[in-house]
Amino acid sequence: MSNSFSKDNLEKIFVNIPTPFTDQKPGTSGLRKSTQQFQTPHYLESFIEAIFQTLPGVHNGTLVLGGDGRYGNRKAIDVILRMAAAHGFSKVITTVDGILSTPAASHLIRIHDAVGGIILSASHNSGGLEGDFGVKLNSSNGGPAPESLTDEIYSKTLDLSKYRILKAQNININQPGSFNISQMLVNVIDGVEDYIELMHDIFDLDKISLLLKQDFPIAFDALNAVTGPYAKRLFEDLLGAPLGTVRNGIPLEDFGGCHPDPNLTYASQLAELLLKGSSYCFGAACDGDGDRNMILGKGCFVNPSDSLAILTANSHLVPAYKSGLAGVARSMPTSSAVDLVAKGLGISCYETPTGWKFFGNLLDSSQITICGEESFGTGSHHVREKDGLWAVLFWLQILSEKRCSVADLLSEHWNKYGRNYYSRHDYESIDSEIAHNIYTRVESMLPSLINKSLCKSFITVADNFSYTDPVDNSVTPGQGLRILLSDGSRIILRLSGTGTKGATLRVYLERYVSNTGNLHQDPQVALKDLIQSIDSLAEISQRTGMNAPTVIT
Ligand code: VG1
Ligand code: CO
Repeated sequence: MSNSFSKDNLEKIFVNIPTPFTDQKPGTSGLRKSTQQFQTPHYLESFIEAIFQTLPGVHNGTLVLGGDGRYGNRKAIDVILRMAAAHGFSKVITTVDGILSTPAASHLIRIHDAVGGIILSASHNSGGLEGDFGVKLNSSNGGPAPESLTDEIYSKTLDLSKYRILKAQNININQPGSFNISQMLVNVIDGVEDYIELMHDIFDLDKISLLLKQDFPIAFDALNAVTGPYAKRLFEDLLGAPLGTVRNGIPLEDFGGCHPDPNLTYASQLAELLLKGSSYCFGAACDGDGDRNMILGKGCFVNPSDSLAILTANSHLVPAYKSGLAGVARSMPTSSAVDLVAKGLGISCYETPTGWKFFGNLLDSSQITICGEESFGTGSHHVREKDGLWAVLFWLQILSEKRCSVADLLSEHWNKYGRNYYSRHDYESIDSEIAHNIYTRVESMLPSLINKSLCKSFITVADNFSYTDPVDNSVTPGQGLRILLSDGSRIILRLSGTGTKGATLRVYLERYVSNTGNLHQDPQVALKDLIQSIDSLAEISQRTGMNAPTVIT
């Protein structure tokens, strides 16, 4: 690898930051801002300096570094390598061209005993010059940094006056190999291999391969983002699916202008393919950084909350989970479908706030094996992140054992457990003040709602969700407004912590119908009364001027 650094450009320098940045507060999943904001002089450097001054074990430690390939990825890797060398890391593990999915990064942190990892991604947000960029920090367990650490990093950003960096430029990472920058070793690895090996350890890939070779055509959409190389290696090279199974499989800096968010709105090409009668039996897509998944069958869409419940109910069909699950967890807004399965299996089910970081302690202390969120995120104890391709393989493993259609599997599940009709309505990019007013107005109404009737039922709980971590007893208040009804229905209101334009209001709706009821309604119809009630209670359309949500899941 042709990297030669002269003594001159290896000099460690201190760069002054004229005034500290005050807008570097990490949200639900790292620091996420517009690409242009990240290009402001010293902006990225300042946040990385705060991380390196706060993360335990930096001196002589190992760091994992990569990203989803969006615009700014390569330049950020160059800056972070020079800053890592200036801060005394002994080793950085990065990947060819810096392409690294979030779950693969989590795995690398764990197998290399790294002190942490930096993933350059704004996940499902669009990329390119007009899009977003982001920095996610993961801790030594491989999971998103806990709030205590990100709070400390944020305070540090407020009084930074300089950062430490080496002058060396143009570091070449376009092939595997090793080189030194000053005293620090840089290992450039393939990035995909270790992840594929991990999947080998979890699944019976031969059985999935057999399914794919026997008249079971699948389509996978990488949305021009990070999972392309992983999916091609996995589905086409290893499992023998035909070439072309992986669509949009080359990571592009602007994701080809699309929004790398695997839902019915932003992955509409794939959705149409499956829902409008093509020959495909199964379809899936992942987001920008590869931690989310969307599952489709011929003519049907699997709601992520149902997906979590179905994976849990069928986990014995996967070699790695054959001997049973320690427990399961879901984020608070996720539907209670998985709770019913956990009850049936006699295992614990935990309810955490939104964001993967809250599953970390439960996974580390072996209280849960599988966990998930309504936002297309599912994962297990194999890493400390949600894992898109793992979820796709999990589905294919179940189908390879049961030899039925996705629609049949869904019906079978509802016939056993009943159906938790569920939908999330997102009102994106609304004026921040309007969004906050809607939220605080409903919050102030909550105490007066208890015992009031709503949708032929009455309100039993109306509060702002507060979470006490069962492992370290830390308390995280203010995690979303809950209105719970006596018939098990739920309405949740949250403000997004990942958007970058204005504010995004999320409304989550759930209604349970037992297995003797009507199990095959359109969710929007089944939830109609709840949808209308919350709109009139929260005055959403009236205050936003929007007559429909931007995205309905
Ligand atoms: C959203 C989802 C949340 C998820 C987070 C990060 O957060 O709702 O469930 O954990 O994105 O996902 P919010 O605050 O916008 O609702 V990802 O794929 O960015 O790592
Ligand atoms: Co993501």
